Amino acid sequence: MKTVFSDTQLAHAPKQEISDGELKPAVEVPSRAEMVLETVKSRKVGEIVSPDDFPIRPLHRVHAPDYVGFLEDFWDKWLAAGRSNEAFPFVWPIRSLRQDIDVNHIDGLLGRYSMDAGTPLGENTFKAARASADTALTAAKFLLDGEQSAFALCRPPGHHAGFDFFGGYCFLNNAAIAAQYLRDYGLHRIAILDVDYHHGNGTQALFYDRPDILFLSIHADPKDEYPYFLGYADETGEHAGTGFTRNWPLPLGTDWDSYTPALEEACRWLLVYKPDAMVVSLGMDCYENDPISGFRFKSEDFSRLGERLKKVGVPTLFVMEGGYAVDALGTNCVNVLEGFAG
Ligand code: Q9C
Ligand code: ZN
Repeated sequence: MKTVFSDTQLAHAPKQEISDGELKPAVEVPSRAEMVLETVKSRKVGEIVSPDDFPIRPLHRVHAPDYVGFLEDFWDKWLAAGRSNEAFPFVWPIRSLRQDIDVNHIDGLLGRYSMDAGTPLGENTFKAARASADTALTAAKFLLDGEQSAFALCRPPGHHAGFDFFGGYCFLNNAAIAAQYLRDYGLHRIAILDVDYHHGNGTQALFYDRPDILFLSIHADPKDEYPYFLGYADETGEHAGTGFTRNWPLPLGTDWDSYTPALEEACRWLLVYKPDAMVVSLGMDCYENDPISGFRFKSEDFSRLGERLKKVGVPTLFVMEGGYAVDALGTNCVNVLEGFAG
């Protein structure tokens, strides 16, 4: 299986994040990608290639152009406002506030285009996020060229980012951009299976009214875990997309044995839907020692996950999402890829 990765993705290097009432060391760090890359090399997963530079258009197929423009121009505006540290939003246009104002102030813009205060924006964030999206697009192209699988070593991750907002360490929704690209270049039905520990709210919302992109997600119950406000079992799609979204919220403490019934159900949906390709939003944060998560996967369970996904029998694009136990991240990720490759 080919892996796509670019060093440019390492340029987004947040120092701190706001969590648990304090500024803590950031967990979505460049060493995550370096660790996975190392393991892809040492375990000989396959060739490692650099992404192509794609035009802006595939990004605009998923995200609002004004949002992409905001990300692109952000750092210059931040500097012009006299700021120099990495940025955090802290005010949002929630219920009772106006949604329709084009504000000037950078703090207003940060709130307008974000969902949380846990996702720092820095000097190189846009550059890295764009390289991450190009990585997903390049891997998607391998599928269009007839490969049975490909691995997009994306970082920063993407599944929390929506049409016009960043959050949850995500800026551009790599999996969604890849799925839309596969649609635009000839495939009719795409399934996205999101196995990151957190619900992929951005991806779900982007395709909620569409039958041509099935969204399936297995994750920690949002009543008890980020992103809290989406990812419940009664969210099943709307309009033409009714029935084409499925969520399996699972309790904290879920291990492989209590996870498999949900995975089997998701695989049954895949069987019925018969996608032309599957995009796996591959988070490794279900791992027992993940520092911010509450599931109990062992490293071997990631091999089982890969083996199970292989049995689905469709061309599969793996797009990396979360996973913060850096020491085990390479092992867990490559376990999935090897389990799949057999
Ligand atoms: N006290 C992904 O896995 N909240 N994003 C963490 C920790 C944000 C995770 C709070 C978690 C976002 C792609
Ligand atoms: Zn996650």
